[in-house]
Amino acid sequence: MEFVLVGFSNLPDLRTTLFALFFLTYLVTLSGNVTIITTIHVDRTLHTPMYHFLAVLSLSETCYTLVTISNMLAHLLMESQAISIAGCGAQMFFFLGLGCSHCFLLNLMGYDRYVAICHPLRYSVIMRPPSLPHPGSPGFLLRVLGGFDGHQHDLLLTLLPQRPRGALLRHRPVLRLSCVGSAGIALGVFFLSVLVVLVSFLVVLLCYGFIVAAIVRMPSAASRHKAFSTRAAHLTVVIVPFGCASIIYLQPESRGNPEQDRLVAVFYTVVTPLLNPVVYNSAQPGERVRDCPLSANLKEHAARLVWKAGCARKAGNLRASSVAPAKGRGRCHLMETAAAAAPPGGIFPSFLLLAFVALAAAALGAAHHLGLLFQLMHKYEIIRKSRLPGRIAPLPTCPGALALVLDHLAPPPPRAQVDKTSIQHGGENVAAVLRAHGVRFLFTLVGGHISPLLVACEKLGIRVVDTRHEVTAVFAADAVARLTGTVGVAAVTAGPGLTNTVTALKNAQIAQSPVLLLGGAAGTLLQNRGALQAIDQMSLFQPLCKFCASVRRVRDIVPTLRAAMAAAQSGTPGPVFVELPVDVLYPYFIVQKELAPARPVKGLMGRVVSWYLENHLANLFAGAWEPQPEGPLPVDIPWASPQQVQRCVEILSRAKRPLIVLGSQALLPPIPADKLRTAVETLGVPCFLGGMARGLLGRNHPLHIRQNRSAALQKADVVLLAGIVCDFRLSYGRVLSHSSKIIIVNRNRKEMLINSDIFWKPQEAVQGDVGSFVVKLVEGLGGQTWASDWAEELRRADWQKEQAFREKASRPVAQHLNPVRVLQLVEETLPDNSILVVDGGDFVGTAAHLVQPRGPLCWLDPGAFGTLGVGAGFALGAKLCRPDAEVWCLFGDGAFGYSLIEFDTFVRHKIPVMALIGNDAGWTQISREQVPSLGSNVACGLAYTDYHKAAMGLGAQGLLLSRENEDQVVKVLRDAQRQCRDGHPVVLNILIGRTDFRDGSIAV
Ligand SMILES: Cc1ncc(C[n+]2csc(CCOP(=O)(O)OP(=O)(O)O)c2C)c(N)n1
Ligand SMILES: [Mg+2]
Repeated sequence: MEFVLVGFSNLPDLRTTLFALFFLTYLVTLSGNVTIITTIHVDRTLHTPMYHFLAVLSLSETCYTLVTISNMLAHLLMESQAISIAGCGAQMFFFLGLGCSHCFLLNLMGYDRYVAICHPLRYSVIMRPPSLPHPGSPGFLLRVLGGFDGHQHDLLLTLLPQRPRGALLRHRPVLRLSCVGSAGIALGVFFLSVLVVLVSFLVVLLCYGFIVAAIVRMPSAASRHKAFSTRAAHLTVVIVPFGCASIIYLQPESRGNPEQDRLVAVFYTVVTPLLNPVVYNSAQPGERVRDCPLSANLKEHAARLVWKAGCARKAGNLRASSVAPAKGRGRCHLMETAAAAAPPGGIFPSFLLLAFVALAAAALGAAHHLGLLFQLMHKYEIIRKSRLPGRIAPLPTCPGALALVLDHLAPPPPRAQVDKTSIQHGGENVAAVLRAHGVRFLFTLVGGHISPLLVACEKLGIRVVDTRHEVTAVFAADAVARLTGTVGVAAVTAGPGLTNTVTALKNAQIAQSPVLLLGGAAGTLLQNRGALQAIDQMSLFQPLCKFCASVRRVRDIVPTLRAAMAAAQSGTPGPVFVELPVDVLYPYFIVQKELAPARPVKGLMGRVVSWYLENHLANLFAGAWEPQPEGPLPVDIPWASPQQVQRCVEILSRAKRPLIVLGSQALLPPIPADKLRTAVETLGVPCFLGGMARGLLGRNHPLHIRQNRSAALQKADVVLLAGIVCDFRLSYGRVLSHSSKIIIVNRNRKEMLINSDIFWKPQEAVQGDVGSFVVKLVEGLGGQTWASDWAEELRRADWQKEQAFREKASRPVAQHLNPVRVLQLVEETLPDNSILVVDGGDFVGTAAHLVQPRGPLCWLDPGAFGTLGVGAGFALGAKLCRPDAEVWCLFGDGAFGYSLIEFDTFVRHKIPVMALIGNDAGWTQISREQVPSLGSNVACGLAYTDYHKAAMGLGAQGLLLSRENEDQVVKVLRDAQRQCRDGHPVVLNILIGRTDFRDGSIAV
């Protein structure tokens, strides 16, 4: 599994500029910090506590920037924004695990300055110079990264971390993505952040408050001015990182503005590390040292180092590192190394410290898991809300701060508490989000785990349609997503309900269809304890979905669903999964009854367990019914850059025989199908249409070329592959000519370049939304037209192929009806207001050549996954979205087996759709190749089953077409249509014979 850093992926044009900018900043930061460390290392006069802290800070910055900025720079350069779990874990370690120690270090520096200014005479006693190794020496580095020798300063210094900043990998998204149990950790992190960031900041401010007071009391104006300017520089170094950290770690997630967050994260990651070097290299850093800035010291020491090397050579057996400049400038004397001078350090205290930190973290985590922190969280929310615009927002003065503390202690307003009397349930929260996102249908197969959300959806007017198999529910949601351009939603029960959806979900993933799957789950406390239908569902769905989350508290339902909805539609659309454990969906009193001990508790252990359960319950329902924003979050769509569009305009404008192949992605929102159609017509370039783009130009459009695609692609000099990729459908790219210029546009970069440089090479590869790219391309070409002979040549080839079809249609077959003839009559009868659904092998493969969808978004096929069994679900979704359209579903007899039982669903829900079964008593597409190549028809045979009668048994209408009524095909089709218009689902069982129409087509 990998995580994907959102980072700057939606600003492709700015990447190079940002890279240059950040790289330069990084170089300045690095050299600045190295300057500081080196200067402090070589200059003994700087071996004071303050400079030790500063050196440690610089080293920490160096390590931090090495980890974060280098990662960010690499991701700016790379196409893939993926980061491995290990990489992610390492990053998060730097951000969170050691964050607090940086705050402690800034506290120490503040305290050091406070002692130096306010108690100068006692400075040397209070701030006893630490016996640390020289900054920059290996011993120093070791100290910094973990060891200490027991002295107070050293101990605090060893807390030094790589400073944890947001970079572009933030802890919240990672926690969200980690799915399991993230809520507990998240609150733990939040609480820790309050403790560390806020408390440390207050301590620093307090120190500087005293310093300012002391400076004001200074008698000389010149020294006041000097002291003020120095402190102001120090304060900047402190305030800026703390300010950013507060925004990043303390801001509640629901309020987060992604753009603003990114800005803060970038500032925190790139700019704040620059502060130390800039401020300390340019300003006078302290009272106890000379007046020149560190950079001047460095120049001087560089000269001395050269000279020292000479000394060392002369010293012979003495190491160069044992030579250090003496206090008196221009002189050099020998001294013992700092490492040798340092008192021996012990490893035991390190373990103690580690154990203490681990214990504290465990205690915090447990406290949160038990719900002990939720009240604090609510109180913080209340205080934060009271500071929103419109209410008084004074900076906490001393009485103000006191009031704030008192407010903490006062009982919170009723809404923030767990409302034990409420009969509301989490299912209502689910329904509210779905309604706010315009969801009109929810497909399901019921189960106790998900009942509350179904009932709540029904109450809010969302039509709940229950199918006979979970896979149908997800196929139906997929069809809704494709036809409406929104998210299709299905909800199924825990365990087997979910496993039954896997095929449909994978199909949606491969077809890039935004589907939201809601799944029940065992109660949060019963997972991994052998509960009914309980399995590890998250592991099952993570490879299938763009976004997977397990909701652990009622109040998390709304934000999780909003994030899931946005993720489904962003970038390359696809399915998302949200797991809703049973106890986040049912009302408090029911969950409480389940959790409450059956008998009164006795003994210590009983009481502990009961206390644990009470707290768990409280945490589950805390803030459950507080109002939250429910509407859609912004969707992130990649756009082609104007420069890329311009380059493509130029390529196309020089073309003599241009050709377009439009695929499913072209029909994705935001460009409506009609606008795309107008754009393609204006462009006037002949096109092939595939997937969801079928039907874009309507029936018999002069620009729509339907046959001989491979030959046409070979002849074209410029080919625009718009929303279609070089997979098996384009022979992995082999079908493209090496002499053609290929422009490819796709939202998904990896798919766009699939098999490139092996079988084909793009002239322009444009990552972005396809529909809007085509519209911009047309605008750029400004009405350019092409000689009509190229389109005519292609149309002539089309006509010849269709002539061959007509001949095949007229040939008699050994038994039953000729499928080619039947499908030609279907083509003639199909009404304009129709949607075609296809599910099967050879019969529907033949139909794809002969039957034309009547308009855009009037064709549904499974897509590249080639899944049998999509028919009923697709028909269900299609008819619900477009109740006025006639849904004609073309099935192979094998494929129809998956859908038959759903005629019960169509009957119960009064959903009149028409099924036309090409019944050839076999899995013909497979047997067509299996028999000649392997010599057996094993497992490929079926019977001429009376599917129409089976459907009648389910309450649908059934009709039969066979040799008996061969001359009545159109009449029977019209009868079926009429019955459908009367509100009945119809199954038309068409007995067909074999033809050679599909010979040579692929079966595997
Ligand atoms: C779920 C699934 N199972 C198996 C296949 C393999 N497969 C592809 S086409 C086909 C035959 C389809 O038979 P039928 O629906 O009767 O259509 P026909 O080829 O006979 O016209 C099979 C089994 C598949 N694509 N999907
Ligand atoms: Mg068949």
